Amino acid sequence: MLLLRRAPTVILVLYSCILLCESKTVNEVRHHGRKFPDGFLFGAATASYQIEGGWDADGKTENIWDHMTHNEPCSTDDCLNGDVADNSYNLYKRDVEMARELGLDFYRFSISWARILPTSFPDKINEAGVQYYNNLIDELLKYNIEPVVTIYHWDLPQKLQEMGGWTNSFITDWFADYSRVLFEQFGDRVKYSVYWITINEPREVCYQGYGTNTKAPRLNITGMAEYMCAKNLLVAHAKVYHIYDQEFRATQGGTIGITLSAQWYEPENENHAEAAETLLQFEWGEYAHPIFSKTGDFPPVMKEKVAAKSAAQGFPRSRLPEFTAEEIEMVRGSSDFFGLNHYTTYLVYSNESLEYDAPSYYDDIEAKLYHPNHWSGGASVWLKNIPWGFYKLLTKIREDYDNPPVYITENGFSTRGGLDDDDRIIYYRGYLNEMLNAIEEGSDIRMYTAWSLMDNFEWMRGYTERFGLYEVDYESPERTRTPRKSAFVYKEIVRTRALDFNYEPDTTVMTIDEGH
Ligand code: PNW
Repeated sequence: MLLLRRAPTVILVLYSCILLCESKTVNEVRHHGRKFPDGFLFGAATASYQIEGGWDADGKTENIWDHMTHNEPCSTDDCLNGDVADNSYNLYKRDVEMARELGLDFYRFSISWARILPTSFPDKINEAGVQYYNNLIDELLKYNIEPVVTIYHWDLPQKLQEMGGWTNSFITDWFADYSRVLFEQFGDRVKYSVYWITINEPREVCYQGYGTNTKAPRLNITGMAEYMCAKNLLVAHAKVYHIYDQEFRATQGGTIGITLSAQWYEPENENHAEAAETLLQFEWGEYAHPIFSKTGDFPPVMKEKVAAKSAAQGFPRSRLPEFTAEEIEMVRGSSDFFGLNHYTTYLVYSNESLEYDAPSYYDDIEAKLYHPNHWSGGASVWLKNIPWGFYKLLTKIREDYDNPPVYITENGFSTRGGLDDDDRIIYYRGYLNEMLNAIEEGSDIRMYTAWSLMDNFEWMRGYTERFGLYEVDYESPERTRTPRKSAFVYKEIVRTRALDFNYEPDTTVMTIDEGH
């Protein structure tokens, strides 16, 4: 009996031995297809303003990106905007068809607040907007592709911005009211659990939008506005988490969490280890620590540094707002998963000289970051291809936050266009390989999302930088979508659930495989 029960194990051991003996080295096994864990999910992502177009269609009102690009057209590099973008408002069926071609398990998209709530508030629900997302979700479900829905991917209604946007603490209620409408309208799809992401990349919302001028609404009030934004955003997120948890989870059975953008910050040498850690705590610890640490609240180093600087500068209180004890508890643990958008790595050195205007975010940090000249990368200046940084980041998340379930909700590479995108393929393979290294060492990573399904409006870069697995032809009224070589490679990874560095795709024809 015992022997019988052990038989499968014995056979497995013998079989793996045969495999290893035949292929000789583990490295070779890897290069013939390194396997992803059972149940691991693959998807691709987009965001509403970047693809939908239909900026004023069927009752949608203005958001901060409409406002900025209409009032200052050349705030973007090519003086273009998202008025039409990929026209997914009309072409969503083609988008789902592409997801089927790739064999994706899920599609991550975001909902436009001003399309659902034209007044910004739930006094009026725009049926046409609801219909659009219902159509998209139903089309996905028809082909067993799970929706991963981002509630907020940067397109705040302009009216709310005029009332201070994320610096107004009333936004915690505005965001909660909007989110509740989405749970009521879209959370009920039977059989499938919807994955909800409350907010995409708080760091970009707050630092880029409020601390600097690199994203709408371009407030550029550094050392102040980004911290106010951070506090309100975290409380808003937590409110929505608890609403879902208490009012919807039991009947809808989905999961809900937040997506943080986190890059890796490597010290230039060991003398700068503390500076790199401090910078990391400001850059994404600011959002991760309140939610994922045991103690909650902003990272201690951040609280200390901003308080000390503020006092020295003559402020009556720290420029970093305090959470109440109740808020700390509400935010702590308010995410079912660690949603992670990761793209690149920087080197860091400590820098205490007075070269920054104070107060400012970087003056508070007292460190600087840069890319060495020899690091190669994509079309975006900030995007260098450093796969080992991904591994170090995933390891730190596992170690610092007690190995939370991690959903990779974005990772990808930019070019200037063209179908032969070998650099993108190298990037994806390198990053997936390092992700597998982290999984092997125990990281609980459950899904991977390529940014992006297709080219789209790349914020201040307009259409000059392309992140798509599919190329989009912006000259054609049909916004024709064509698979790049990387689409064929990603499709094979998804099909085989393995990473094979030697695979060369036949790019002549893209098909939909059986079952999709
Ligand atoms: C993401 N970084 O942002 C956004 O979620 C997408 O909307 C965007 O199109 C995509 O990246 C490409 O830019 C990023 O610090 C946030 O390196 C942070 C970084 C990169 C991208």
